[in-house]
Amino acid sequence: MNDTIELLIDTVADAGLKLIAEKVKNSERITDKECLFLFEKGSLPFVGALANSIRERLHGDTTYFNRNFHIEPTNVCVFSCEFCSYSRLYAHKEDGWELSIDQMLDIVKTYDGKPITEVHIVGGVHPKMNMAYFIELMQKIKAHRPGLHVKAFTAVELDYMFRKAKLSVEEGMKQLHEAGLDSLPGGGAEIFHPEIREKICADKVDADGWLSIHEAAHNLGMHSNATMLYGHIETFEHRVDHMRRLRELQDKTGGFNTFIPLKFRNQDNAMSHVPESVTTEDMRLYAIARIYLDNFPHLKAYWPMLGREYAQLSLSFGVNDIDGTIDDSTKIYSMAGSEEQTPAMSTAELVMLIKQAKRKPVERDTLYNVVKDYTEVDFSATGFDPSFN
Ligand code: V47
Ligand code: SF4
Repeated sequence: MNDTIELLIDTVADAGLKLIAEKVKNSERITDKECLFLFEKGSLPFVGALANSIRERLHGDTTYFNRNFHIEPTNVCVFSCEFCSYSRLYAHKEDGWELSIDQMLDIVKTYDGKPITEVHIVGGVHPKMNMAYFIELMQKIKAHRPGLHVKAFTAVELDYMFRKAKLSVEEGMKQLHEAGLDSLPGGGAEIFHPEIREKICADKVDADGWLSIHEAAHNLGMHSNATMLYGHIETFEHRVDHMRRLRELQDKTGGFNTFIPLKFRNQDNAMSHVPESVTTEDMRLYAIARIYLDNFPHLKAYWPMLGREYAQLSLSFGVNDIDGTIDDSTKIYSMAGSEEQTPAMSTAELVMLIKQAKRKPVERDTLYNVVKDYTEVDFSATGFDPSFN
């Protein structure tokens, strides 16, 4: 691994890039200015080689996935994010939905006997789905299947819930945690910088609010993820600012597991005129995030958004996790025009996808405990057809 970096150090002409490569070789942190410099001047092969060496140092050839399913309680939302293709103001509009607690529990029950480890629950911010509603949901899920890890609610949903219930962030988080909430997903972060946030999602929780909710969760011993919605109207400076705030909180709490860049998709939303980023830029972002976020253990490519082939490609640019089996109930991406209209992959498909990229497929739980190493499992012997596309 260090041979590759030595070669880079020897061959790169620019003194600034040489210094960054030296820092990566010595496992030193790069500065915000250096991160910006990478966005401006770092070629894809250069940042890719550095990120790949970091990924290798942290995780060897292991690529993680998990077996999960998603529930989206509603797409009714009081907010009006410009990039959102999914929310509806009222449920009675033809494509609006709202699920009752029993309907959500019925979804959980369809997985009885199946070896999934996580349920991911995220949706719109419905004015009537309040703290009491979600506490009851958590309690009922846990009563039915105590071992199922519940990863639920973006900081946007939580901020609204807590404010409506007139609870402090700390008290609200404690009540949900006691009811069965295990960890938080990373959504709602978008771009923290107010210059952009005011243009794309002015009315929902701001950066400080998002960060304080994750900090409160970390202080209770819960873990969480962090996302960044990129590739729209933000500049490189805004990306660096976003990642800096995350790196600072992670220095303080250590509670983040995974950073998940989310590529902006432009179908059927108020930002449809904004072109989507190109794949080389997507890969450069993954790589630069891997280099800059030295205190984040994991970097995830969310395959339903990126598509299977680009998710495979991202494994060469610092990514060590490709999320999970997911199942086809998630609509937030398909409605925005993502590659996968009904995202679901079987374990065999995920394993094959990772093996094709010459990595070791390891099933993890939400907290990255190893559930099963699939390196030696040969699905082709059981009749699995690898031409799953
Ligand atoms: O915050 C909405 C994004 C997020 C669009 O923690 C869009 O494991 C692209 O929280 N183009 C919610 N993205 C999703 C989320 C998530 C997803 C995967 C894994 C995890 C995790 C969390 O979806 C929103 C927003 O950033 N989003 N619209 C769009 N047009
Ligand atoms: Fe509502 Fe989330 Fe869509 Fe924003 S991104 S409008 S908060 S569902």
